[in-house]
Amino acid sequence: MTTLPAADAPIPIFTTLQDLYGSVTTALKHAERWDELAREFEIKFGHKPTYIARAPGRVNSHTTGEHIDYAHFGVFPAAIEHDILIACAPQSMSTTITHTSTNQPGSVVAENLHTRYTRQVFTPTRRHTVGDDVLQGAVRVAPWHLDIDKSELRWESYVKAGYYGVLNHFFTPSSASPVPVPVEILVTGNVPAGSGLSSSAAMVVSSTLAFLAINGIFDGEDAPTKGELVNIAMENEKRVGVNSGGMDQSASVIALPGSALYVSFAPSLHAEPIVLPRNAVLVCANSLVISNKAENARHQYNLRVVETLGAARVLSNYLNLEVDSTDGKTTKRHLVTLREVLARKGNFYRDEQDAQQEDLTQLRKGLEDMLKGKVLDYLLPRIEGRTGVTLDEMIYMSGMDKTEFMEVYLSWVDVETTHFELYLRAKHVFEEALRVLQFREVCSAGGESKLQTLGKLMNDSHESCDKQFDCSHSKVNDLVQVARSFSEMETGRGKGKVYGSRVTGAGWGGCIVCLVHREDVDAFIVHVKKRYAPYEGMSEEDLANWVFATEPGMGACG
Ligand code: NG1
Repeated sequence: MTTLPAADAPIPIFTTLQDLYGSVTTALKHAERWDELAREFEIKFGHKPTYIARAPGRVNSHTTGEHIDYAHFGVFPAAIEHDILIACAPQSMSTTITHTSTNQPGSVVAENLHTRYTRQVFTPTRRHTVGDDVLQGAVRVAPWHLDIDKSELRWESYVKAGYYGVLNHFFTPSSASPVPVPVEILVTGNVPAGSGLSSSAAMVVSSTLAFLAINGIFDGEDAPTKGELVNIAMENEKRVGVNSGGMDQSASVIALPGSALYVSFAPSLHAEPIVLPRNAVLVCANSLVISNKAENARHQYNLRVVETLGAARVLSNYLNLEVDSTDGKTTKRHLVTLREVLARKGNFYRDEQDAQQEDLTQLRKGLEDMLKGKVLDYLLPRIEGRTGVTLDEMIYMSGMDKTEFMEVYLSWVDVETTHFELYLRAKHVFEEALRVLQFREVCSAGGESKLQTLGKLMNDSHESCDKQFDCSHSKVNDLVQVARSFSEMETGRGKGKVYGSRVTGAGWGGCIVCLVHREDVDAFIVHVKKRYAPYEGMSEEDLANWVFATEPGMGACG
């Protein structure tokens, strides 16, 4: 993937926390965590860490952009203050003495400050896998391999996923240093897991950064730009079993303080900071329903990826679009996305090589036309009372034969369902993509007086996630209602100013994000803490972790 300017910047390296967090107050708030990490590292490994890599979680700053990144539509996230920190250093003699399997090239001793997560020791090996070998001159080289257990959620899997990309991108036989150094790492983090704030991307990005830093790749000519790091981190995340889009990695890497990012993926990765209205504050509240994205991927996240890809294939067949390539004899089928279908239908498709930024006016018109017309109806089954289609019906509608369809669409992913909801999923994606553009336009025009409009877009997004994309949860919906009920409360300055609330991230549990007027933030937080039933009886200290206001923060750094 080629990248355009905002993503072309180098990954920043800071030597003071004030530079990183942008203010002394925020720096002081986080200083104890950094100190504790460095202290504990020294206790565990007998020497100081060389680097600390940091990657933040993400909230979808508005409204929307939920479940459309993997359909290649632009999204609008921001980084949050909560982050993952990884302290690292080359392995010392003391580690070698206590762990016989260490000090081999690239071996890792990984510890976590959280006592629930135990010490892990692992070493990458080169292993031949069919179709995965890399051609180095005339020689086929086996790629680096690390065992990642996808059947259960293990903390070190995210560390390994980050390491994978570093190994396979930077340690080829022709690199200046063909073997990685043995490393010790200590991980800590305060991004709540399984809550739609992207703890997994923050883990994978910070792990990628830590291994780059410790191997000196940051300082060399090979140092990746922010955009390249996003691409590596996206590849890495798939190693854990989730076929995610690039929203979280982009936010975690490229975000800048004070702004949300408009990130688009077509024709190539592009990120543009957009300032949110000054009085618009985002408040996150956690439903306390943990959504285990990796373990449930086959009937939730990955199934949605397949449904949106299936819908795109069926539409491209119906519209007779040229989405595949042919050499005259054989046709190579591509995984066409809904964005590509829209652009080809509207005649504004550009491929990556054009490296042109997307034309938002064309895109908006394309989306409006698609939603006005009858094209989407083609995704419905011909059977009254059903909205989803069976696998055989989907294959028939795709115009492909069964073997080919199974190979292209289902050989790389495990999904479980009786019906594929092509119509509902595609409708959500197109509507949500349009909402992102509308949200962006209001913010770009200095949307101070338009907080109601922004809030409405957020509420509509939630309804669509719940009803059409089926990625909310009854408890999340309860929490959304509690948040919205603040607008009926008297605050002394009139009715409570909450403009919109919706699920954020993948959903099926996790957090909601609410748009609140700056002057009502404290009262709003008290309101939610008091009224969401599962918070009953909790200490103020715990509640502070579950309901908090967040200002857009800095992306990943060392
Ligand atoms: P969360 O739930 O924050 O991990 C996931 C995906 C995103 C995006 C959102 C839904 C990962 C790492 N991230 O976010 O790419 O698709 O769901 O909008 O899987």
